[in-house]
Amino acid sequence: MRTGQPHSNRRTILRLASGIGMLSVAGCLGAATNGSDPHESGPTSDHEHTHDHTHAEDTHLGGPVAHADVAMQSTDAGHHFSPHIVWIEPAGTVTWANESGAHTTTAYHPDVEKPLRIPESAPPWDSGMFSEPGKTFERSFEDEGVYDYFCTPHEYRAMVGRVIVGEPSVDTQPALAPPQDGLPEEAQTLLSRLNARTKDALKQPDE
Ligand SMILES: [Cu+2]
Repeated sequence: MRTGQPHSNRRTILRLASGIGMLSVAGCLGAATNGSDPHESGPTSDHEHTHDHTHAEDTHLGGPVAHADVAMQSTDAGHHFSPHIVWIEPAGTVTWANESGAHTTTAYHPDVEKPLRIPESAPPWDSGMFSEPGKTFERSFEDEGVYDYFCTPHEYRAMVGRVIVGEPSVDTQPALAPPQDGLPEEAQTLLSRLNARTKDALKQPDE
């Protein structure tokens, strides 16, 4: 472990933290998006000034994987799907697991009187309420596309999430439309941010 230059490192970290901090707002909008949860380091962590959860917001999305896990959380930082975006291969699966609080995972679809924000031909889903820790819901995604979903009790606090399946064209995805005016304001803000990250991740460098 290097001990020679703690001061310059510290200053760099603080400068990054304050810059990122300006971007974060209340509730889910400033919160964890990364599966490797920095909170696992616990209360003895020396990261109290660095706001790891906002760093995670900007984490580069890896390529598609066969299976992804999403935690449903209620913490001091708000109510979250963590990470907010997962990227899987066609026919891949996502497992949502309740860690704390009471939540649902519910697709944005007219069946639940919401705007369509999943591919037009894809079936929607709704887990029903998970009111105790440890409950899980798994779904496989056959159709390439972008799927937005929300937590029924916490949508208004921006508890929304996204599944990207394969490498769909960004021009044909209902989920990549600007968030509809009828959605809660905090949800709109987060969905706009997810749109920017998704379009960036799906850029085709060869074209
Ligand atoms: Cu919730």
